[in-house]
Amino acid sequence: MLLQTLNKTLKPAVLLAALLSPLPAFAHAILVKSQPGKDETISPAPKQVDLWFNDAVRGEYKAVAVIDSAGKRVDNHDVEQSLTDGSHIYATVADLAPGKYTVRYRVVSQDTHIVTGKFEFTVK
Ligand SMILES: [Cu+2]
Repeated sequence: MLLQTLNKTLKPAVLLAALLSPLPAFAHAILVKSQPGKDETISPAPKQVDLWFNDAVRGEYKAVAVIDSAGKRVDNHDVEQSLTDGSHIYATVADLAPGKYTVRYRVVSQDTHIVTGKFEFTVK
């Protein structure tokens, strides 16, 4: 049905090009790596939290918050995006006592979708 409609409105060559065209150039961001890693137990305490996505993210509205087990925010509200790697954002943290921490993040993908997520790590 869709193809029939397209056939009526598009020249065959255009239709073929549309069907064969590669995936959209602007990707949806997915967190692929972090430091500390998800569910990792580390010692000594990290000085910053780094996140890497599968593709460069947009500069606006990026956020990283690190929260301790009592719900207190322990990052320094200084999220930055790497100048040389747009897929990499990071924020520094206060001196972290042993315990469990939650990292919450929000970025805007190249495809303009907002991507949020969280993971935990433990300082031993
Ligand atoms: Cu998307």
